[in-house]
Amino acid sequence: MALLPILEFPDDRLRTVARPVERIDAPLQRLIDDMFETMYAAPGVGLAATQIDYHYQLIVMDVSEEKNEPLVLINPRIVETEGSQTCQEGCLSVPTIFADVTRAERVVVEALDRNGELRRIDATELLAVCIQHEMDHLAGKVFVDYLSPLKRQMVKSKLDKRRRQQAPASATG
Ligand code: K1U
Ligand code: ZN
Repeated sequence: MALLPILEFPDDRLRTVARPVERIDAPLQRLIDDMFETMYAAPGVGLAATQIDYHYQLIVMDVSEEKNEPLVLINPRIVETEGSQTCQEGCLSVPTIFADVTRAERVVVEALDRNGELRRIDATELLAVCIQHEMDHLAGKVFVDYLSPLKRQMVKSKLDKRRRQQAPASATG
């Protein structure tokens, strides 16, 4: 297995709209394993293929306490939504930034699993938030898009500063 590099906001590749997966085969299943390894190591509770620069409709998630309930969503479709909830969100592509986002309280999603079986998931709480956040990634959307332009600019500046501080001395001159 392998740890995969995660694209960081404001990388334009995060704006790519993902295409449907056409074939579930051994290479895709290996990629799914690598995505789980990358997500658990980060650590995160979800990872969309967009974030690792693979532009197909594929998501891995695990919102369980014990990290023993892996979920794979291939070609997910939200078929029902209900209510609204506001939760603090983070994103592995926007490190160190957390902000409140309002989303549906309950979603019902249909998707294929890693074996190509059709699954229907009735989700509330963190699972519902995570599904909507990850499906946004597949549509080229990042959670900071829900913030005001001023707040989004502040996020960009904070991440730029963080990158400058992390860069080796030789790179900064
Ligand atoms: O898409 C991503 O970058 C993953 C993201 C998913 C998410 C978390 C919270 C609300 C909405 C979407 C993360 O996993 S960020 C890291 C995080 O929140 C977390 C990490 C470890 C344990 C619990 C949460
Ligand atoms: Zn994210």
